Amino acid sequence: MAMIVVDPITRIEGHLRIQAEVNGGRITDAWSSCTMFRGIEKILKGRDPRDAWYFTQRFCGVCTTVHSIASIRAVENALNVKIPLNAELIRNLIIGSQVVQDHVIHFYHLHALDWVDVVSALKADPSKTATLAASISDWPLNSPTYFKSIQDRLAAFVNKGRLGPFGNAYWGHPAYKLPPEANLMATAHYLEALDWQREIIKIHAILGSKNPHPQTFLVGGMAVPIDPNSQNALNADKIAEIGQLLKKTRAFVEKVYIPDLLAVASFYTEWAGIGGGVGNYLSYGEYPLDNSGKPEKLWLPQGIILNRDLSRVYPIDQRKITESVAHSWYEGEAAGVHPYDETTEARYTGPTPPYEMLDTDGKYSWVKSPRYDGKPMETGPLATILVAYAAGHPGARGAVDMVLGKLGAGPEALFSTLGRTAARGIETLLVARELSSWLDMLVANIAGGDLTIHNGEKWDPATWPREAAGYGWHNAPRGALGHWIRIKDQKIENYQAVVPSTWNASPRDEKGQLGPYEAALVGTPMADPGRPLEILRTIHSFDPCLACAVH
Ligand code: NFC
Repeated sequence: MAMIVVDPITRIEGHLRIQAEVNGGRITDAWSSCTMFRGIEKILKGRDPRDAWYFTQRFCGVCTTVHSIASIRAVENALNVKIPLNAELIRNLIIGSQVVQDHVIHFYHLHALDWVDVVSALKADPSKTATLAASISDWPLNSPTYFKSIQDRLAAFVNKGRLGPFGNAYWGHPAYKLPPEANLMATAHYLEALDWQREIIKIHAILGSKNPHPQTFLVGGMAVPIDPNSQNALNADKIAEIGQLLKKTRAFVEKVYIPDLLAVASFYTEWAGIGGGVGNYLSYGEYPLDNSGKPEKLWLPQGIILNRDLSRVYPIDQRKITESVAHSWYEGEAAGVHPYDETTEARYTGPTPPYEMLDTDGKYSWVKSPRYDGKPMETGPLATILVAYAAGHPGARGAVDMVLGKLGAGPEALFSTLGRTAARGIETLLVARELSSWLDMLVANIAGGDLTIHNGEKWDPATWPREAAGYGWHNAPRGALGHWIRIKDQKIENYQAVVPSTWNASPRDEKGQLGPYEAALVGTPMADPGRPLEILRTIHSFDPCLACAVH
């Protein structure tokens, strides 16, 4: 038996430590720990609820819009505020473009190098690489000259002994299986995706004033004036520019990301049987198609799947959500309480750094353990796509069947590391294709004479009840994000966030049930425990964000 520690896990956001027990070449137990405290929930107490989104946006530097939207929805829910349709559609455009940008960055810059051996790309024949690329996509950049120029750039790095962003990896590891040409193709697109993501997120600059941390959210609507005759407002020119950016967004996803994902996945089909995890899935659904606030009006449906049973989608009852602190460094009831009543009182009881091992029988993480009706739940693109697929969403059905068909696999392959990575691509494809429909709806609504962007009715705190409580949900890139707020005498009395990476990175709960990362690692074969590439593959497939998780 050997105990492996990976600390820190890199190519993620925040501080994640994985401890894994290996027996006979397989992981037999695992522990997920975050080694960093945040505490922004405490900073919020006593503040004006209308300001909460500014603070919560700073939970994270990656998914910067998502805590704004969840916070604003929570306050709107507590105060019973209905927002104008224009604001709803602009929010869809902002959060949808965030999801697409975030997932492409994840695939190329955070996850691809678990499957793609960059150094092997030096051995590739650029002409054969172009032939390979042409066989999967008609993306115009893919030429022998282009791939040769990328290979030369890479060789210049390697010859100077400076791998830069490609340093400190497990190059040459026996678990890498792509031929050099596929490695060169993916490396070229890694670099291309850097330029693409910077370009398409200009949508946030137009609708949100900047990125990261867009500035135009507002309880009751958006601070985006609509005026066809003003340069300082959303006008026809800006709408046309967004339309162009959405075309670029979709083209790269359809012609680069998805073909690359399918090509890489076809070499690693055994990963459709590894990394399954807890088998329960939670999705809050997303993209309201009107401003009624009704879950059935969400373009992507919300719900729960239990025990991998795709024949049934359960509705979500938010009263069943609790956060256990049995193995987390907080005071409070081990079994956890509902977020309305929860506290964030830190009490570190771990070993004094530097330490070799954590006390995994006791408390061992700054992440709490969210549970639904006492059960650990996985959330994220896999949950989103499984819920949509099981609910009969036509786009999800078509895209899932297409991907499974290309990989020659059945739906059971989705419950895996490969399934998680494929589902992220499917979610990206669906959203990238749908974004322009929300722009069209916005244009039609404006053309019909509706320029309203904010509902000022409840803006004045004097109009609020003395006490109110509400919650706001958003299906963020990493999954189900919820904020819960209690308001008393116009101030925040309590504020709690239950975040996607909190669900996924959670340690064990008071019943000893493993969190999703932990459960997904158990059973994983390890080719070389001294170079634990396989741990990175499964953990990265969740796209961890520990800053979010602890907040
Ligand atoms: Ni940070 Fe997150 C927030 C998480 O909800 N987890 O998807 C988003 O960060 O990346």
